[in-house]
Amino acid sequence: MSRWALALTSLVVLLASPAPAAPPNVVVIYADDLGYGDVSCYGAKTGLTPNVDRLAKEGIKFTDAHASSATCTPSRYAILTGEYPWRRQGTGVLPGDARLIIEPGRATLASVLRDAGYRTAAVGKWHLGLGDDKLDWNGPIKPGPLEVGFDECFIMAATGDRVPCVYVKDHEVVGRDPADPIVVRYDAPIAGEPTGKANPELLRLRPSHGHDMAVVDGVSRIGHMKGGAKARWRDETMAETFTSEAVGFIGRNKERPFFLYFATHDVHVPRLPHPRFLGRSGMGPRGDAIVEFDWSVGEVLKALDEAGLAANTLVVLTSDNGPVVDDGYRDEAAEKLGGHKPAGPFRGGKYSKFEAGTRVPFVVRWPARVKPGESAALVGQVDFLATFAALVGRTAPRATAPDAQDQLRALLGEDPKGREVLIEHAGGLAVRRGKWKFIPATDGRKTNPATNTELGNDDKPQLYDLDADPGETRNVADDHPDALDRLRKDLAEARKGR
Ligand code: NG6
Ligand code: CA
Repeated sequence: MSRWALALTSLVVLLASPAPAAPPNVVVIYADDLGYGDVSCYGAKTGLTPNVDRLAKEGIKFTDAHASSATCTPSRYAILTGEYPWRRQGTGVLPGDARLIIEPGRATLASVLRDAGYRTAAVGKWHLGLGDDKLDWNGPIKPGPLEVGFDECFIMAATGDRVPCVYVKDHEVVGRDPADPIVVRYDAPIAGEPTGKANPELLRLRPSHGHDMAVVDGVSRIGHMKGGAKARWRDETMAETFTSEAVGFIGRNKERPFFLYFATHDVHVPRLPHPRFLGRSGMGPRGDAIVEFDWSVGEVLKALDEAGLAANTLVVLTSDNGPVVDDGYRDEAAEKLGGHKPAGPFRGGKYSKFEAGTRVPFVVRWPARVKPGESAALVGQVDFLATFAALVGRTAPRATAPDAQDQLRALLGEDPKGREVLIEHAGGLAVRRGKWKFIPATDGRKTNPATNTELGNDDKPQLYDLDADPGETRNVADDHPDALDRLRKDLAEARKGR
Protein backbone atom coordinates (compact mmCIF):
# COMPACT_ATOMS: atom_id res chain seq x y z
CA MET A 1 0.00 0.00 0.00
CA SER A 2 1.35 3.44 -0.86
CA ARG A 3 2.02 5.92 1.84
CA TRP A 4 -0.93 7.99 0.64
CA ALA A 5 -3.28 5.02 0.61
CA LEU A 6 -2.19 4.12 4.14
CA ALA A 7 -2.79 7.64 5.33
CA LEU A 8 -6.18 7.66 3.67
CA THR A 9 -7.12 4.34 5.26
CA SER A 10 -6.19 5.57 8.74
CA LEU A 11 -8.21 8.71 8.17
CA VAL A 12 -11.24 6.65 7.20
CA VAL A 13 -10.78 4.44 10.27
CA LEU A 14 -10.45 7.50 12.47
CA LEU A 15 -13.63 9.06 11.10
CA ALA A 16 -15.59 5.84 11.37
CA SER A 17 -14.67 5.08 14.98
CA PRO A 18 -17.36 6.17 17.44
CA ALA A 19 -16.88 9.66 18.78
CA PRO A 20 -16.61 9.91 22.58
CA ALA A 21 -20.20 10.04 23.81
CA ALA A 22 -21.28 13.66 24.07
CA PRO A 23 -23.08 14.50 27.30
CA PRO A 24 -26.83 14.39 26.74
CA ASN A 25 -28.98 17.47 26.88
CA VAL A 26 -31.38 17.38 29.80
CA VAL A 27 -34.99 18.56 29.56
CA VAL A 28 -37.23 18.41 32.62
CA ILE A 29 -40.89 18.93 31.73
CA TYR A 30 -42.56 19.73 35.04
CA ALA A 31 -46.34 19.77 34.95
CA ASP A 32 -48.41 21.47 37.64
CA ASP A 33 -51.02 19.39 39.49
CA LEU A 34 -51.04 16.68 36.81
CA GLY A 35 -52.30 13.48 38.42
CA TYR A 36 -51.12 9.90 37.96
CA GLY A 37 -54.29 9.07 36.03
CA ASP A 38 -54.45 12.27 33.97
CA VAL A 39 -52.54 10.99 30.93
CA SER A 40 -53.59 8.18 28.63
CA CYS A 41 -50.49 6.02 29.14
CA TYR A 42 -51.26 5.95 32.88
CA GLY A 43 -54.91 5.07 32.46
CA ALA A 44 -56.78 8.11 31.13
CA LYS A 45 -58.93 7.57 28.06
CA THR A 46 -57.11 6.78 24.84
CA GLY A 47 -56.08 9.73 22.72
CA LEU A 48 -56.21 12.39 25.45
CA THR A 49 -52.41 12.86 25.56
CA PRO A 50 -50.77 11.53 22.36
CA ASN A 51 -47.48 13.34 22.92
CA VAL A 52 -46.99 12.18 26.50
CA ASP A 53 -47.89 8.69 25.30
CA ARG A 54 -45.29 8.89 22.55
CA LEU A 55 -42.66 9.92 25.07
CA ALA A 56 -43.62 6.98 27.31
CA LYS A 57 -43.55 4.54 24.39
CA GLU A 58 -40.08 5.68 23.41
CA GLY A 59 -38.84 5.77 27.01
CA ILE A 60 -39.41 4.28 30.44
CA LYS A 61 -42.70 4.71 32.22
CA PHE A 62 -42.21 4.70 35.99
CA THR A 63 -45.11 3.48 38.11
CA ASP A 64 -43.84 4.34 41.60
CA ALA A 65 -42.30 7.79 41.16
CA HIS A 66 -42.81 10.70 43.52
CA ALA A 67 -42.71 14.42 43.89
CA SER A 68 -41.22 15.23 47.28
CA SER A 69 -44.45 16.83 48.46
CA ALA A 70 -48.14 17.12 47.76
CA THR A 71 -47.91 20.83 46.89
CA CYS A 72 -45.84 22.96 44.59
CA THR A 73 -43.25 25.09 46.40
CA PRO A 74 -41.85 22.27 48.52
CA SER A 75 -41.62 19.91 45.54
CA ARG A 76 -39.80 22.53 43.49
CA TYR A 77 -37.47 23.25 46.38
CA ALA A 78 -36.59 19.55 46.57
CA ILE A 79 -36.13 18.98 42.84
CA LEU A 80 -33.70 21.90 42.59
CA THR A 81 -31.79 21.58 45.89
CA GLY A 82 -31.76 17.86 46.74
CA GLU A 83 -32.99 18.62 50.26
CA TYR A 84 -36.34 17.46 51.63
CA PRO A 85 -38.30 20.70 52.10
CA TRP A 86 -39.68 19.69 55.51
CA ARG A 87 -36.16 20.16 56.91
CA ARG A 88 -36.57 23.89 56.36
CA GLN A 89 -38.99 26.49 57.64
CA GLY A 90 -40.61 28.63 54.99
CA THR A 91 -40.79 26.12 52.16
CA GLY A 92 -44.59 25.82 52.11
CA VAL A 93 -46.80 27.22 49.31
CA LEU A 94 -45.48 30.77 48.89
CA PRO A 95 -47.33 34.01 48.19
CA GLY A 96 -46.35 35.83 45.00
CA ASP A 97 -44.28 38.42 46.87
CA ALA A 98 -42.16 35.94 48.85
CA ARG A 99 -38.42 36.37 48.79
CA LEU A 100 -36.22 33.72 47.17
CA ILE A 101 -35.99 30.67 49.46
CA ILE A 102 -32.89 29.11 47.86
CA GLU A 103 -29.69 30.82 49.00
CA PRO A 104 -27.89 32.52 46.10
CA GLY A 105 -24.84 30.53 45.13
CA ARG A 106 -26.12 27.27 46.64
CA ALA A 107 -25.57 24.17 44.49
CA THR A 108 -28.74 23.33 42.57
CA LEU A 109 -29.68 20.96 39.81
CA ALA A 110 -29.11 23.88 37.45
CA SER A 111 -25.76 25.03 38.86
CA VAL A 112 -24.33 21.52 38.81
CA LEU A 113 -25.15 21.18 35.11
CA ARG A 114 -24.02 24.73 34.38
CA ASP A 115 -20.68 24.01 36.05
CA ALA A 116 -20.38 20.94 33.84
CA GLY A 117 -20.62 23.16 30.75
CA TYR A 118 -24.36 23.17 30.15
CA ARG A 119 -26.34 26.22 29.15
CA THR A 120 -29.25 26.32 31.61
CA ALA A 121 -32.73 27.87 31.45
CA ALA A 122 -35.83 28.02 33.62
CA VAL A 123 -39.07 28.56 31.73
CA GLY A 124 -42.55 28.71 33.26
CA LYS A 125 -43.69 28.47 36.84
CA TRP A 126 -41.11 29.40 39.47
CA HIS A 127 -42.88 29.65 42.86
CA LEU A 128 -39.67 29.66 44.91
CA GLY A 129 -39.75 33.36 45.70
CA LEU A 130 -37.87 36.25 44.09
CA GLY A 131 -35.67 39.01 45.41
CA ASP A 132 -35.08 39.94 49.00
CA ASP A 133 -36.98 42.07 51.52
CA LYS A 134 -36.59 45.19 49.41
CA LEU A 135 -37.92 43.75 46.14
CA ASP A 136 -39.39 46.39 43.82
CA TRP A 137 -41.22 44.91 40.83
CA ASN A 138 -40.27 47.97 38.82
CA GLY A 139 -36.54 47.53 39.23
CA PRO A 140 -34.12 44.64 38.81
CA ILE A 141 -35.70 41.49 40.21
CA LYS A 142 -32.99 39.59 41.97
CA PRO A 143 -31.85 37.29 43.38
CA GLY A 144 -33.86 34.74 41.40
CA PRO A 145 -33.21 31.85 39.03
CA LEU A 146 -30.07 33.51 37.65
CA GLU A 147 -28.51 33.55 41.10
CA VAL A 148 -29.15 29.84 41.71
CA GLY A 149 -27.69 28.30 38.59
CA PHE A 150 -29.78 29.31 35.60
CA ASP A 151 -28.13 31.27 32.76
CA GLU A 152 -31.48 32.61 31.67
CA CYS A 153 -35.12 32.51 32.67
CA PHE A 154 -38.61 33.38 31.49
CA ILE A 155 -40.97 32.76 34.38
CA MET A 156 -44.00 33.73 36.35
CA ALA A 157 -43.21 34.53 39.96
CA ALA A 158 -45.61 32.16 41.68
CA THR A 159 -48.79 30.61 40.29
CA GLY A 160 -51.46 31.47 37.75
CA ASP A 161 -53.85 32.28 40.58
CA ARG A 162 -51.47 34.58 42.48
CA VAL A 163 -50.37 38.12 41.74
CA PRO A 164 -48.24 39.57 40.22
CA CYS A 165 -49.76 38.40 36.93
CA VAL A 166 -46.75 39.29 34.80
CA TYR A 167 -43.82 37.45 33.24
CA VAL A 168 -40.26 37.96 34.40
CA LYS A 169 -37.40 37.57 31.95
CA ASP A 170 -33.99 37.33 33.60
CA HIS A 171 -34.05 40.30 36.00
CA GLU A 172 -36.98 42.27 34.67
CA VAL A 173 -40.76 42.27 34.31
CA VAL A 174 -41.61 41.80 30.64
CA GLY A 175 -43.44 44.87 29.32
CA ARG A 176 -42.57 46.95 32.36
CA ASP A 177 -43.72 50.57 32.02
CA PRO A 178 -42.19 53.19 34.32
CA ALA A 179 -45.31 55.30 33.80
CA ASP A 180 -47.50 52.53 35.24
CA PRO A 181 -45.60 51.07 38.17
CA ILE A 182 -46.52 47.70 39.60
CA VAL A 183 -47.58 47.45 43.23
CA VAL A 184 -48.08 44.04 44.87
CA ARG A 185 -49.44 43.40 48.36
CA TYR A 186 -50.65 40.38 50.21
CA ASP A 187 -51.41 42.01 53.55
CA ALA A 188 -54.26 44.35 52.57
CA PRO A 189 -56.31 45.50 49.58
CA ILE A 190 -55.05 48.40 47.48
CA ALA A 191 -57.35 51.40 47.68
CA GLY A 192 -59.29 52.01 44.49
CA GLU A 193 -58.56 48.59 42.95
CA PRO A 194 -61.48 46.23 42.29
CA THR A 195 -61.58 42.83 43.98
CA GLY A 196 -63.43 39.66 43.12
CA LYS A 197 -65.28 39.94 46.40
CA ALA A 198 -66.49 43.53 45.91
CA ASN A 199 -66.90 43.42 42.12
CA PRO A 200 -68.11 40.00 41.00
CA GLU A 201 -69.64 41.68 37.94
CA LEU A 202 -66.10 42.03 36.53
CA LEU A 203 -65.46 38.29 36.56
CA ARG A 204 -65.57 35.84 33.68
CA LEU A 205 -64.47 32.97 35.96
CA ARG A 206 -65.75 32.94 39.51
CA PRO A 207 -64.05 31.47 42.54
CA SER A 208 -65.52 28.50 44.40
CA HIS A 209 -63.32 29.15 47.44
CA GLY A 210 -60.68 31.80 48.14
CA HIS A 211 -59.38 33.63 45.04
CA ASP A 212 -61.47 36.76 45.64
CA MET A 213 -58.83 39.47 45.60
CA ALA A 214 -57.20 41.29 42.62
CA VAL A 215 -59.13 41.08 39.36
CA VAL A 216 -56.77 40.45 36.44
CA ASP A 217 -58.02 39.54 32.99
CA GLY A 218 -61.53 38.97 34.38
CA VAL A 219 -60.32 36.46 36.96
CA SER A 220 -59.96 37.18 40.66
CA ARG A 221 -56.72 35.95 42.20
CA ILE A 222 -54.88 35.56 45.50
CA GLY A 223 -53.20 38.82 46.56
CA HIS A 224 -53.56 42.39 45.43
CA MET A 225 -51.92 44.19 42.55
CA LYS A 226 -52.07 47.54 40.84
CA GLY A 227 -50.46 48.93 37.70
CA GLY A 228 -48.47 47.13 35.01
CA ALA A 229 -51.47 47.18 32.67
CA LYS A 230 -49.35 46.45 29.59
CA ALA A 231 -47.31 43.78 31.34
CA ARG A 232 -50.22 41.67 32.56
CA TRP A 233 -50.50 38.22 31.07
CA ARG A 234 -53.47 36.78 29.25
CA ASP A 235 -54.35 33.41 30.68
CA GLU A 236 -55.31 31.93 27.32
CA THR A 237 -51.89 32.54 25.78
CA MET A 238 -49.77 31.50 28.76
CA ALA A 239 -49.07 27.96 27.50
CA GLU A 240 -48.13 29.32 24.08
CA THR A 241 -45.86 31.95 25.61
CA PHE A 242 -43.95 29.53 27.83
CA THR A 243 -43.81 26.85 25.13
CA SER A 244 -42.36 29.21 22.55
CA GLU A 245 -39.70 30.28 25.06
CA ALA A 246 -38.82 26.62 25.68
CA VAL A 247 -38.69 25.85 21.96
CA GLY A 248 -36.62 28.98 21.30
CA PHE A 249 -34.08 27.96 23.93
CA ILE A 250 -33.67 24.53 22.33
CA GLY A 251 -33.23 26.15 18.90
CA ARG A 252 -30.53 28.49 20.19
CA ASN A 253 -28.50 25.72 21.78
CA LYS A 254 -28.06 23.09 19.10
CA GLU A 255 -24.29 23.26 19.33
CA ARG A 256 -23.77 22.83 23.06
CA PRO A 257 -25.21 20.77 25.90
CA PHE A 258 -28.16 22.38 27.59
CA PHE A 259 -30.49 21.94 30.55
CA LEU A 260 -34.05 23.14 30.15
CA TYR A 261 -36.32 23.24 33.20
CA PHE A 262 -39.72 23.69 31.57
CA ALA A 263 -42.34 24.11 34.28
CA THR A 264 -45.77 24.48 32.71
CA HIS A 265 -48.69 26.31 34.27
CA ASP A 266 -51.09 23.61 33.04
CA VAL A 267 -53.07 22.04 34.69
CA HIS A 268 -53.17 24.40 37.67
CA VAL A 269 -56.04 26.83 38.27
CA PRO A 270 -57.24 29.08 36.79
CA ARG A 271 -57.80 26.66 33.93
CA LEU A 272 -58.25 28.89 30.92
CA PRO A 273 -56.66 27.04 28.01
CA HIS A 274 -56.43 28.65 24.60
CA PRO A 275 -59.82 28.60 22.80
CA ARG A 276 -58.52 26.08 20.28
CA PHE A 277 -58.37 23.48 23.05
CA LEU A 278 -61.87 24.15 24.35
CA GLY A 279 -64.07 21.07 24.15
CA ARG A 280 -61.21 18.84 23.04
CA SER A 281 -61.29 16.61 26.11
CA GLY A 282 -65.02 16.44 26.71
CA MET A 283 -64.22 17.06 30.38
CA GLY A 284 -64.42 20.82 30.55
CA PRO A 285 -61.52 23.20 31.11
CA ARG A 286 -59.52 20.88 33.38
CA GLY A 287 -59.42 18.18 30.72
CA ASP A 288 -58.79 20.79 28.02
CA ALA A 289 -55.84 22.06 30.06
CA ILE A 290 -54.46 18.51 29.99
CA VAL A 291 -54.79 18.55 26.18
CA GLU A 292 -53.01 21.92 26.14
CA PHE A 293 -50.23 20.52 28.36
CA ASP A 294 -49.86 17.62 25.94
CA TRP A 295 -49.61 20.09 23.07
CA SER A 296 -46.74 21.86 24.89
CA VAL A 297 -45.00 18.50 25.29
CA GLY A 298 -45.46 17.84 21.58
CA GLU A 299 -43.91 21.20 20.64
CA VAL A 300 -40.84 20.47 22.76
CA LEU A 301 -40.46 17.00 21.24
CA LYS A 302 -40.86 18.48 17.77
CA ALA A 303 -38.20 21.09 18.49
CA LEU A 304 -35.79 18.33 19.59
CA ASP A 305 -36.59 16.31 16.45
CA GLU A 306 -36.14 19.28 14.16
CA ALA A 307 -32.84 20.21 15.76
CA GLY A 308 -31.66 16.62 15.35
CA LEU A 309 -31.19 16.41 19.12
CA ALA A 310 -33.82 13.87 20.16
CA ALA A 311 -31.49 10.87 20.31
CA ASN A 312 -29.03 12.39 22.76
CA THR A 313 -31.46 14.35 24.91
CA LEU A 314 -32.66 12.93 28.20
CA VAL A 315 -36.23 14.09 28.70
CA VAL A 316 -37.95 13.61 32.05
CA LEU A 317 -41.64 14.41 32.26
CA THR A 318 -43.27 14.54 35.66
CA SER A 319 -45.53 16.63 37.92
CA ASP A 320 -45.03 18.68 41.08
CA ASN A 321 -47.86 17.07 43.03
CA GLY A 322 -50.99 15.01 42.60
CA PRO A 323 -54.30 16.10 41.11
CA VAL A 324 -57.07 18.28 42.47
CA VAL A 325 -60.42 18.77 40.81
CA ASP A 326 -61.91 21.86 42.48
CA ASP A 327 -58.94 24.01 43.49
CA GLY A 328 -60.88 27.21 43.93
CA TYR A 329 -62.70 28.21 40.72
CA ARG A 330 -66.11 27.30 39.33
CA ASP A 331 -64.70 25.72 36.19
CA GLU A 332 -66.99 22.66 36.04
CA ALA A 333 -64.04 20.34 36.69
CA ALA A 334 -66.06 18.16 39.06
CA GLU A 335 -69.29 18.25 37.07
CA LYS A 336 -67.63 17.20 33.80
CA LEU A 337 -65.22 14.60 35.13
CA GLY A 338 -67.33 11.65 33.95
CA GLY A 339 -65.38 8.40 34.37
CA HIS A 340 -61.98 10.13 34.37
CA LYS A 341 -59.86 9.30 37.44
CA PRO A 342 -57.22 12.02 37.92
CA ALA A 343 -55.48 10.00 40.66
CA GLY A 344 -55.64 6.70 38.77
CA PRO A 345 -55.89 3.77 41.18
CA PHE A 346 -54.58 5.79 44.14
CA ARG A 347 -56.32 7.46 47.06
CA GLY A 348 -56.18 11.17 47.92
CA GLY A 349 -54.68 13.83 45.66
CA LYS A 350 -52.93 17.16 45.94
CA TYR A 351 -52.53 18.08 49.68
CA SER A 352 -52.83 14.41 50.75
CA LYS A 353 -50.59 11.92 52.55
CA PHE A 354 -52.27 9.14 50.65
CA GLU A 355 -50.35 7.98 47.59
CA ALA A 356 -52.00 10.29 45.05
CA GLY A 357 -50.50 13.28 46.86
CA THR A 358 -47.02 12.58 45.53
CA ARG A 359 -47.21 9.61 43.17
CA VAL A 360 -47.16 11.21 39.75
CA PRO A 361 -46.57 10.38 36.09
CA PHE A 362 -42.85 10.05 35.46
CA VAL A 363 -41.33 9.24 32.08
CA VAL A 364 -37.67 9.18 31.08
CA ARG A 365 -36.68 9.13 27.42
CA TRP A 366 -33.11 9.04 26.14
CA PRO A 367 -33.07 7.11 22.86
CA ALA A 368 -29.27 6.92 22.63
CA ARG A 369 -29.03 5.11 25.93
CA VAL A 370 -32.31 4.00 27.45
CA LYS A 371 -34.28 0.95 26.38
CA PRO A 372 -38.03 1.60 26.32
CA GLY A 373 -40.04 -0.19 28.96
CA GLU A 374 -41.69 0.16 32.33
CA SER A 375 -40.15 0.37 35.80
CA ALA A 376 -41.66 -0.12 39.24
CA ALA A 377 -38.54 1.28 40.96
CA LEU A 378 -39.22 3.63 43.86
CA VAL A 379 -37.88 6.97 42.62
CA GLY A 380 -38.18 10.54 43.85
CA GLN A 381 -37.57 13.97 42.41
CA VAL A 382 -35.47 14.85 45.47
CA ASP A 383 -32.75 12.70 43.86
CA PHE A 384 -32.43 14.73 40.66
CA LEU A 385 -29.48 16.80 41.81
CA ALA A 386 -27.30 13.80 42.67
CA THR A 387 -28.59 11.72 39.78
CA PHE A 388 -27.91 14.31 37.10
CA ALA A 389 -24.62 15.23 38.76
CA ALA A 390 -23.62 11.58 38.28
CA LEU A 391 -24.75 11.76 34.67
CA VAL A 392 -22.15 14.46 34.02
CA GLY A 393 -19.47 12.85 36.17
CA ARG A 394 -19.90 15.00 39.27
CA THR A 395 -21.04 14.41 42.81
CA ALA A 396 -23.66 16.28 44.77
CA PRO A 397 -22.54 18.36 47.77
CA ARG A 398 -23.67 16.37 50.82
CA ALA A 399 -23.94 19.42 53.04
CA THR A 400 -26.56 21.27 50.99
CA ALA A 401 -28.15 18.33 49.14
CA PRO A 402 -28.38 15.88 52.04
CA ASP A 403 -31.30 13.86 50.71
CA ALA A 404 -30.36 13.48 47.05
CA GLN A 405 -29.21 9.98 46.15
CA ASP A 406 -27.55 9.03 42.90
CA GLN A 407 -30.36 6.99 41.35
CA LEU A 408 -29.01 7.18 37.80
CA ARG A 409 -29.17 3.42 37.32
CA ALA A 410 -32.82 3.39 38.33
CA LEU A 411 -33.60 6.32 36.06
CA LEU A 412 -31.93 4.61 33.11
CA GLY A 413 -33.88 1.42 33.76
CA GLU A 414 -30.81 -0.55 34.92
CA ASP A 415 -31.87 -0.91 38.57
CA PRO A 416 -35.42 -2.20 39.07
CA LYS A 417 -35.54 -1.28 42.77
CA GLY A 418 -34.57 2.38 43.19
CA ARG A 419 -34.74 3.79 46.69
CA GLU A 420 -34.83 1.71 49.84
CA VAL A 421 -36.85 4.34 51.68
CA LEU A 422 -38.69 7.44 50.49
CA ILE A 423 -40.36 10.09 52.60
CA GLU A 424 -43.66 11.51 51.38
CA HIS A 425 -44.73 14.96 52.56
CA ALA A 426 -48.12 16.65 52.81
CA GLY A 427 -47.93 18.96 55.81
CA GLY A 428 -46.84 15.95 57.89
CA LEU A 429 -44.80 13.00 56.71
CA ALA A 430 -45.38 9.43 55.56
CA VAL A 431 -42.83 6.82 54.62
CA ARG A 432 -42.41 4.18 51.94
CA ARG A 433 -40.26 1.05 51.96
CA GLY A 434 -40.91 -1.45 49.20
CA LYS A 435 -44.58 -2.32 49.18
CA TRP A 436 -45.16 -0.77 52.62
CA LYS A 437 -46.52 2.65 53.39
CA PHE A 438 -46.75 4.09 56.89
CA ILE A 439 -48.61 7.21 57.96
CA PRO A 440 -48.09 8.12 61.64
CA ALA A 441 -51.10 8.85 63.85
CA THR A 442 -52.12 12.50 63.75
CA ASP A 443 -55.00 14.64 64.89
CA GLY A 444 -55.11 16.57 61.59
CA ARG A 445 -58.44 16.83 59.80
CA LYS A 446 -59.40 13.89 57.60
CA THR A 447 -60.62 15.80 54.58
CA ASN A 448 -60.35 19.20 53.01
CA PRO A 449 -64.01 19.92 52.28
CA ALA A 450 -63.25 22.80 49.90
CA THR A 451 -61.24 20.63 47.51
CA ASN A 452 -62.97 17.39 48.51
CA THR A 453 -59.61 15.72 49.23
CA GLU A 454 -58.99 12.90 51.68
CA LEU A 455 -55.89 14.12 53.47
CA GLY A 456 -54.71 10.77 54.85
CA ASN A 457 -54.84 11.85 58.48
CA ASP A 458 -56.08 9.45 61.16
CA ASP A 459 -55.71 9.28 64.93
CA LYS A 460 -54.39 5.71 64.53
CA PRO A 461 -51.15 4.75 62.81
CA GLN A 462 -51.82 3.53 59.27
CA LEU A 463 -49.92 0.81 57.45
CA TYR A 464 -50.76 -0.25 53.91
CA ASP A 465 -49.53 -3.05 51.70
CA LEU A 466 -49.53 -1.26 48.36
CA ASP A 467 -48.96 -4.45 46.35
CA ALA A 468 -52.18 -5.97 47.62
CA ASP A 469 -53.99 -2.69 48.19
CA PRO A 470 -52.74 0.21 46.04
CA GLY A 471 -55.82 2.24 46.98
CA GLU A 472 -54.89 2.27 50.70
CA THR A 473 -58.25 0.95 51.84
CA ARG A 474 -57.18 -1.64 54.46
CA ASN A 475 -55.08 -0.48 57.39
CA VAL A 476 -53.01 -3.56 58.33
CA ALA A 477 -50.99 -1.92 61.13
CA ASP A 478 -52.28 -4.44 63.72
CA ASP A 479 -51.37 -7.44 61.54
CA HIS A 480 -47.77 -6.45 60.74
CA PRO A 481 -46.06 -5.08 63.87
CA ASP A 482 -42.60 -5.78 62.41
CA ALA A 483 -43.22 -3.77 59.26
CA LEU A 484 -44.79 -1.00 61.32
CA ASP A 485 -41.75 -0.91 63.57
CA ARG A 486 -39.31 -0.91 60.63
CA LEU A 487 -41.03 2.00 58.91
CA ARG A 488 -41.34 3.93 62.16
CA LYS A 489 -37.58 3.65 62.52
CA ASP A 490 -37.08 4.65 58.87
CA LEU A 491 -39.05 7.81 59.48
CA ALA A 492 -37.20 8.61 62.71
CA GLU A 493 -33.85 8.14 60.95
CA ALA A 494 -34.91 10.31 58.03
CA ARG A 495 -35.98 13.05 60.41
CA LYS A 496 -32.55 12.94 61.99
CA GLY A 497 -31.05 13.29 58.52
CA ARG A 498 -29.51 9.84 58.16
C1 NG6 B 1 -53.95 27.07 47.76
C2 NG6 B 1 -54.97 27.65 46.80
C3 NG6 B 1 -54.98 26.78 45.57
C4 NG6 B 1 -53.59 26.67 44.96
C5 NG6 B 1 -52.63 26.17 46.02
C6 NG6 B 1 -51.20 26.13 45.56
C7 NG6 B 1 -56.86 28.78 47.93
C8 NG6 B 1 -58.21 28.62 48.54
N1 NG6 B 1 -56.30 27.66 47.42
O1 NG6 B 1 -53.87 27.86 48.90
O2 NG6 B 1 -55.88 27.29 44.62
O3 NG6 B 1 -53.18 27.91 44.49
O4 NG6 B 1 -52.67 27.01 47.16
O5 NG6 B 1 -51.04 25.25 44.53
O6 NG6 B 1 -56.32 29.86 47.90
S1 NG6 B 1 -49.60 24.79 44.15
O7 NG6 B 1 -49.75 23.79 43.12
O8 NG6 B 1 -48.90 25.97 43.67
O9 NG6 B 1 -49.02 24.24 45.36
CA1 CA C 1 -48.74 22.15 41.88
